[in-house]
Amino acid sequence: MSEELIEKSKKLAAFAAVNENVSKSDRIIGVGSGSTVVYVAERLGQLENKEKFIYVAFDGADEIDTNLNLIKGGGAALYQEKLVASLSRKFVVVADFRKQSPERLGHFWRKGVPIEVVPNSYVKVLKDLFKLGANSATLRDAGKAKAGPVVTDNGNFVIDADFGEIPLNKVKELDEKLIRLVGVVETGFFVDYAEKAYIGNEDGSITSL
Ligand code: ABF
Repeated sequence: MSEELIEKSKKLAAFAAVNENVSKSDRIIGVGSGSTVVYVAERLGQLENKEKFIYVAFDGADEIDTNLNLIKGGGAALYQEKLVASLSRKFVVVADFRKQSPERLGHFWRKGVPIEVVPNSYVKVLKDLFKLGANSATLRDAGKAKAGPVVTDNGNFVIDADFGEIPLNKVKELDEKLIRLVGVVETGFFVDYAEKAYIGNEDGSITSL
């Protein structure tokens, strides 16, 4: 799979999402993080909107199921991204073809769902996650250069918990169980947030959900 093709499909999705969801009278636009929304910013820069208020937010995703449930947080910014999503009147997802799950979440994003936790609770939360049926749950490591766990913008840790493939109608239920665990700040499941998703395909077409 060539990098060029992946970049092309990201740009395709991002430009289509902006073209179809931002009008000249729309004002502030929320933007999440990741490499795909870079193209959203590029397209927005070409528009001439002057006054600003939050109307529509654009963000990438790690996996999208056919019900528009998302897994996000690969970059550990899940809390901020959910905040932006919850503040916007319309939340639009842009992604390349690798992110679309044929049906269920967990189909290919094998790292599991990212969960932001208060640092002193992580051992407890890890145990809780196994009790809830996780196949694996690991504290995200910052890598060799930084030594130690990833620390979010809020000073918290991130656990990646794999629950295998999750049926469409079970994502919300699982998310509600996770968010109730003491120590959990936010989860990377985005349920009932995305209004639309634009996925750039390998053949140059766009799938919109
Ligand atoms: C953010 O960036 C994250 O929620 C998600 O993990 C990632 C997607 O990045 P990309 O667009 O680079 O694939 O949206």
